[in-house]
Amino acid sequence: MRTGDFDAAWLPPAAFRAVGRRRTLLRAGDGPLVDTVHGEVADACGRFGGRVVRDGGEDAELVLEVTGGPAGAGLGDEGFALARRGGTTTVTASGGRGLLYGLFHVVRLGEDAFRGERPREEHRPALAVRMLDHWDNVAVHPVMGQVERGYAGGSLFWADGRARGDLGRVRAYGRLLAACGVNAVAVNNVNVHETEAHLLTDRIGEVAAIADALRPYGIRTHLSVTFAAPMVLGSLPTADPLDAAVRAWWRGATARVYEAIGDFGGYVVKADSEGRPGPFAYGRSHADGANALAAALEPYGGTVHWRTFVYDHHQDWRDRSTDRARAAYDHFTPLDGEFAPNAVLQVKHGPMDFQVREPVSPLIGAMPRTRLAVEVQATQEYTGQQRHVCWLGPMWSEVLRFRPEGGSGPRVGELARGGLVAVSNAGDDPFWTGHPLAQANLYTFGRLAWDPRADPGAVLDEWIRLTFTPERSADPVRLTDGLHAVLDGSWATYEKYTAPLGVGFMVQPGHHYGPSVDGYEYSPWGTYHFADRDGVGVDRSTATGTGYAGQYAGPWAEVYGSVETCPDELLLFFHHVPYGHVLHSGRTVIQHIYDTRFEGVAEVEEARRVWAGLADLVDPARHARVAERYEEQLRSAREWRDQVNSYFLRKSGVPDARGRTIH
Ligand code: GCW
Repeated sequence: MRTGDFDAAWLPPAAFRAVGRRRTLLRAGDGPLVDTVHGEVADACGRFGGRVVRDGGEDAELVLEVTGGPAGAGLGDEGFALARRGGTTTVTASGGRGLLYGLFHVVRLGEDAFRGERPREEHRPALAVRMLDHWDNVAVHPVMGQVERGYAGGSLFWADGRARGDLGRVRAYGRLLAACGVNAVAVNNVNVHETEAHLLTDRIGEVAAIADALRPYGIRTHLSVTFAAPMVLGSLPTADPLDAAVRAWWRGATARVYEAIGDFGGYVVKADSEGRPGPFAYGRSHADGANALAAALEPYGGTVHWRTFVYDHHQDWRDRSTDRARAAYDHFTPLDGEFAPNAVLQVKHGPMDFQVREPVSPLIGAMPRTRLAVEVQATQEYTGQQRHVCWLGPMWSEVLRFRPEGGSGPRVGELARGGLVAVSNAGDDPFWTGHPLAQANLYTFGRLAWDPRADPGAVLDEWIRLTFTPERSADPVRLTDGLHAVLDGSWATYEKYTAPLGVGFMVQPGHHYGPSVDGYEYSPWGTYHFADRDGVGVDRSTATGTGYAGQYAGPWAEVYGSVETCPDELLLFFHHVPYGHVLHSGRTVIQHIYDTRFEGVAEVEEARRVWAGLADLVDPARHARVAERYEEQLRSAREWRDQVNSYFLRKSGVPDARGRTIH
């Protein structure tokens, strides 16, 4: 399933078979998005023998219509309605965007869209902003390479120090993103280095070219900017957000951005975080900082996404009172109500940093007068770096369904009024995501951002149907079951062989791949597990620990704060316990560590076996790439098992109850 130089991912030509066989009537007027819809249908018809006409035409089987009338009312500019009556399937929208999403919905349904009768159903995205942040550098960074934490080759946008001349692949990316509902992309790293700072001013033309390539698929372009821009680019002596000249500088620069890109989405800012400049240097608050940029964007309807990943990365490991997990809440909750309406606080889903298991950040739900966006990480920095299969759908779904106030309070998916954001896992690799099965993460992200209540398993089904078109395969059941077998539980498997019970990290410092149990134990980054001969874990209780558990609302402060009620999978995140502590599962902590490491490796062996058995049903290039990655995953999983188990055997002196080999 390859088109040109890159994989077709979830839009192989065969996915358009049902649409491409029909007589379609496009009754939608003109406009770039409508032209995109027409192009998609015309291509499909060219391939499968159908026909598409614009206006006129009597006996269409598929009608795609834009209407300003009552039928379109209430759908918003991205929603659509679908109905089927008397042999005609009709998609109705109030504009081109909704029509495009409606068309992709029909593609997902395949032949089902053309069977029987269907009462009118309306579809609207739950979240207005469904965004991917690219941590792409224009210039190759000496340590981070071109894409920071990127595991899929170089950048899709930038090559040889500038925007790619041929943006065909960027357009193809936009198409894939639209098909899963993404509508915003930030095109450069939140760590804005010197070259990249200039994208805001003298190099905005390159950003405009990318925006032109993404626009036909309804995607708005955003830019990461440095808070020090007025100094770095404007030669001002200060970047103080309350300084009149600084504010005027942002206004002028922003006006020029909008001259180049009329529908520009806005800025993304990482300030006072891991060494980036920010308002603290001037004794100003993060609200002062965000609002200065928001004021410049406001006349054009733009938004500033201001990240809350603010913590002390020069921590003294001897100081047990400082807890990195507390930082975002401590910094930001006092500012609730002070942010401009077009300033969105972008909060990482967990309090630390995209670990395999974290509780939901207590900041979410704690700022009722502020628009929050939730940030997840599709790029698998701490979850196997796209060399391991780790489908994150269940993790993200758990986060989105979590109710910070407990009971029947709102879910995270409802509280994320500023949108859902993922750090993208795509690059210029032929398979987009390095590991072909990591495409499932990108797809699932888009679909969950559209509907945070969606069942991730059903989303995975969709992805499998589109990507592998099993109905066209020699053995649809074996193919579908096999794909589910290797993906469904892959996050749980990854968790089993890496850092146990929510304690996090234990990775090699710097690149974060592979085990190093004490890799961050005495580091300034605030990422500790405190294992000694008696026990392990971080006491974050209010009674005896850092007090982090007390940041939670509703029942959670109590649930997490007590060893008795804390869920097993988060026990070592919240508590320091003896190795003999008995989990709810009935196993001791130490035996859990041993058992799950062995289970995790066995599960990878089994997944590798299942994948090998699909060789006759999967495109050879894709099959070979995954098979090769399984060899590395298995090698790495064994390394994790042996290092973690040996470490804890040596610390605790407690033998494995089942007498397996621990080195
Ligand atoms: O997890 C850390 C990563 C950094 C990243 C940072 C962030 C872009 O290791 O590479 O920087 O998070 O989210 O800002």
